[in-house]
Amino acid sequence: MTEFFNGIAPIAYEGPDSPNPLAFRHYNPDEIVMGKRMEDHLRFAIAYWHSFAWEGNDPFGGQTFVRPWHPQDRMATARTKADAAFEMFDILGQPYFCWHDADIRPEGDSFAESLKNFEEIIAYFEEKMSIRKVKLLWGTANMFSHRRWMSGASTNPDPDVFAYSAATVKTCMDATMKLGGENYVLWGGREGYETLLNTDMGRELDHMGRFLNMVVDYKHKIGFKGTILVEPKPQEPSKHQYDHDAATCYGFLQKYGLESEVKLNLEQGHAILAGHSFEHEIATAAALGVLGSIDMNRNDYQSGWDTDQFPNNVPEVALAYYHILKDGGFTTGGTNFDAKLRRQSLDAEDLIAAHVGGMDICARGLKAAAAMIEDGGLEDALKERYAGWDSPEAQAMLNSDFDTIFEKVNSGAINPAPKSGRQEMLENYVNRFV
Ligand code: XUL
Ligand code: CO
Repeated sequence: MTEFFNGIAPIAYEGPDSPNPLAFRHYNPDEIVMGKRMEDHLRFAIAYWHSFAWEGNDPFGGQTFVRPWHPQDRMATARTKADAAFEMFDILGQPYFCWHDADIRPEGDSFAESLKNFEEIIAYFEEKMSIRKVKLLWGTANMFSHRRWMSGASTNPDPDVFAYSAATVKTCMDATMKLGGENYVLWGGREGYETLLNTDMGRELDHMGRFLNMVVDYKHKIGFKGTILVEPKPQEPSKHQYDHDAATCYGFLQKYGLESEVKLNLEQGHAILAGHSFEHEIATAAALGVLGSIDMNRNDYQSGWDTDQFPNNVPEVALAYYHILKDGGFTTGGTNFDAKLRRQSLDAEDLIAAHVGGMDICARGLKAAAAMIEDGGLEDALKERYAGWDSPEAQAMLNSDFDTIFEKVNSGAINPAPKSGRQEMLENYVNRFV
């Protein structure tokens, strides 16, 4: 037991009427939803960076949290941090966690020293994981915080930074594989620009495409069986990021021949920053065959920042899981809480309650989504709306040409009759389930 969590007991499922703030009301791992355990549908992960590495700073103020693992610039406290992290995993009982290299180890004075620190902590994790059920959903490299990445990682104008990035990702992929990670994520916070005045965009995109091909080559070389995931985000910290949204990422993957090798990790807050809804991003990735995993959180709808709040909007979460279930559900992916406390939420109980609430909201969303799928109302409405396309004539038209179609329309045989899109009725339908 660490002094931080101070004996907080493992969280139990107590049902919807429980007044206990530290109990699950909806997340019941063993409950069967559409023939599968809830835990196996949702595949929750905890993000090391928000829960353990972030110190409560914002653009206007510094650290607000005081933790037993501060300061984080030494190996002893990195171990204390790991002790607390794994204790929280025991308390919450979620099946996965995720990290960046920089979250878990102190930066060294050289690449080799940083790597030594990293490998020591990875070995410490391995020990802790050997006596627990918690697994690694994904690992990733933080190539955006240290000043060396200020002008990009693989897109940096300096080839030395491209080299440093390649060596860094290699070590993070090795560690992910060592821990049995099920995916490897690349989020390019500095892969973009501050101004086009100093940016050769075509060259940078080519370098990023070459880099991602090297990631895929290395995956095959070492026999990593997990999925490579790219995480779209339109801006912040850079003014513009090349992995803008799901559709942009798909175009990029296609251009560099990677659309069958790489999938997407979609985040609610990033969807909102891109001017989309979360379900839009999920449905886009599903339609393009690249839906991989999700980072679950919620953006503030007024501030325009990536506020990474815990989710608390059931209708929104339900529509996200509806599209995930329609796509067949997660395979290697899962629901990673890329969410952090508000900086005034100082206590261990706040951190636990935030995750309990987030897990409950997702469970409610999943159950609502499953109920809509089982009822079939939305699917029936779609079938009816597109029924015209079931006819042999409509299918034949797709294989004909403009002149043939023109003849038919011009002969008077075709006369479109507009039909209602039934939007309000469908919105009312969804409201019956959420
Ligand atoms: C940043 C973000 C990252 C990625 C991993 O907005 O979402 O934490 O999830 O690098
Ligand atoms: Co994220």
